Amino acid sequence: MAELKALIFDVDGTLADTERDGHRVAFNRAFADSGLDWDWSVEVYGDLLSVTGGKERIKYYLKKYRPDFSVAGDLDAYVAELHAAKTEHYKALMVDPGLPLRPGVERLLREARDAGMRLAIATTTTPANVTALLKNSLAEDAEDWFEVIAAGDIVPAKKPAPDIYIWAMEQMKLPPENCLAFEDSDNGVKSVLGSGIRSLLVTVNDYTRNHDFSGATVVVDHLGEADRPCRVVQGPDLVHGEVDIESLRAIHDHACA
Ligand code: XBP
Ligand code: MG
Repeated sequence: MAELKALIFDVDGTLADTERDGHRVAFNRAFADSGLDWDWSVEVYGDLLSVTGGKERIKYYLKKYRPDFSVAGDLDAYVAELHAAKTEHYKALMVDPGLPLRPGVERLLREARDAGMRLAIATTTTPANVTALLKNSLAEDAEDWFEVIAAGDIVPAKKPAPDIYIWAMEQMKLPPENCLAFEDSDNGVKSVLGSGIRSLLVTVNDYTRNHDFSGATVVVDHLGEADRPCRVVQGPDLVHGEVDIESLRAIHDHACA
């Protein structure tokens, strides 16, 4: 059986609930700054999340909700500028008011480091956003905890394409058999499975709890803390209260069997 050597984490929705109170708010602030009357409600944003990538999401919104919108020059350049302003707002939000990591995330990352597990990130979001979240919500040096941070436009095809996971594993010089991935959404699950990784733990959130996670090894409500146990919502009963290194090894063995 292939040994579990590396943990690869998605960011948005997995490390923290960044979508509703981070990205969505930042988009709306950037729109207001530009004099646009677009206001993405919590509900509308749930639909927009079907498209990963902020620039891609803005273009999807225009097509579906603002079909008559037009700009004088190049639309891609306009969207890129709007998105750059959104990133500045997102970074500021990570400082003030800040956003907590999801339950069990910091505990598990510390345990994984102590156990000598190799760590990586595979996310669709912009690299600066990852830095802002890790620095402000985890630790000043938290970026150094990860051997590889694969993020944003580093690959042309975003999730659900497998490219970002494949890129991360190439950097680590590891085959999929040695990796376990953490995701929160159906697009993330598709990306993981397409990359060849079979060990997959999903933590659901309010936006994703009704997604199809049939390819995941185990689905839990969160990673769990001593005083806030987690619950398996799909898959074998391999997690008891907290996702720890022992349960990850059991998940990996189950997925590879
Ligand atoms: C995350 C995303 C990202 C963020 C916004 O998906 O879809 O688009 O919402 O980030 P995943 P940017 O968790 O599957 O990686 O605006 O920086 O693109
Ligand atoms: Mg996600």
